[in-house]
Amino acid sequence: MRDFLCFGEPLVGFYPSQTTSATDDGPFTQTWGGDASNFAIGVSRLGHSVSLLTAVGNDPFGKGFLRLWNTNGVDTSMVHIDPRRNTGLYFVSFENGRHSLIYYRKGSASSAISEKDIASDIADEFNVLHLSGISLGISASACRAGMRLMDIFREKGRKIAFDINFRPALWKSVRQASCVLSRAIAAGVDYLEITDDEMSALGWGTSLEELTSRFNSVNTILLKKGPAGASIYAYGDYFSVPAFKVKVKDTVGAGDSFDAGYLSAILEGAPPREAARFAAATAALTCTGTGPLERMPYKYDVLLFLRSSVQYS
Ligand code: KDG
Repeated sequence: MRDFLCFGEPLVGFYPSQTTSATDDGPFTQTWGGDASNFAIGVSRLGHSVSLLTAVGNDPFGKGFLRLWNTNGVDTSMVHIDPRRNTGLYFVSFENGRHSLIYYRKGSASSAISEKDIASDIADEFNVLHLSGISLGISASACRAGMRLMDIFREKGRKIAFDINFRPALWKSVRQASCVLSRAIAAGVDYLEITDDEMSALGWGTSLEELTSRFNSVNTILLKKGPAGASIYAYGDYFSVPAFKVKVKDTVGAGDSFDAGYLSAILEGAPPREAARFAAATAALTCTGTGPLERMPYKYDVLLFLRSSVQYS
C-alpha cells in the first residue's frame, strides 16, 4: 500500500534572473513546477511513498521531469508519455514586486488525460488521493478523469485531499469555476486546502466559518494566508498557526508545500495542531529558494528548523 496518489499537470517554470518583468530582456532560469509534481516531491522528501498520475510530452522537458521524479523517489509507473503533445510551461513575471504566471499549457500532454487512463481498481493501492482545481481545470477530459478518480477513492473508503488552486485563466468564468469546484468538494472531500485570496476571488466569503458552513461535509479545511499563517478547521476544532519568519525569495509552491507538510504529519499520527506547525515550517523553508523545489525541505530539514526558529504570533 502506498501513501499518496497525485493527479495533475507538471509544468516547467522559467524565472527571470532578478525580480523583473518578462517584458524585459531575459535571461530566464529553468525550474520544475506544477502543483501535482510539487506536492508529490514534497511528500516524498518528507518520507512518504507517492505515485503521480499524469502525462508529459516526448520532449526534453518530459524527459527532465521523469528524471526529476525518479531522483526524488516519486513513482512514475503511471506517467504517460504522449508522443503528439508537449509538456506545459509557465514563465514568471514580476510586476511591482508581485509575481504573476504566464502559461503555455493549452493542448498539453496532461490536458489530454481522460477517464480511459483511470483503472477501476486504482484506489486499491493508495491511502490518499491528492488533486486540485488545476487538475480539473486544464481540460474537460481531465476534469471527468479527476471526478472519476474521486468517485473510485470514495467508494473504496480512501481519503481525498483537494487544493482549490484557483487559476482564473483555466476557467470560462468565476461562476463556472465556483460551480465545478463546489460540486467536487460536496461529492466528498476529506481535506480541503484553499488560500484567503482564492476564497474571496470565488465569492466564498472571508472567514473559515463561512467555508465550514458552505462545505459542511468536509472534515478538515486548511485556509492558507501567506505571511499571516493559516486558519484551520479539523473535526470540529478551529485554530490558527502563525507563519515562520524567514527571508522569502519566492512563494510559488509554498501552498503545495504546506499541504504536503500537513498531510505528511497527519499520516504519521500527529494531532492537527502539531501537523499545522509542521506544515508552516515546511512552507516557510520552500519560500527561501527560487521556484518550488530549490529549498523544498526533507523531513530532517523541517525538524531542525522547528527546533531553532521563531514564529510570528
Ligand atoms: O502551486 C504552484 C503552482 O502555481 C505552480 O507550480 C504552477 O501548477 C502551476 C499552476 O498551474 O499555476
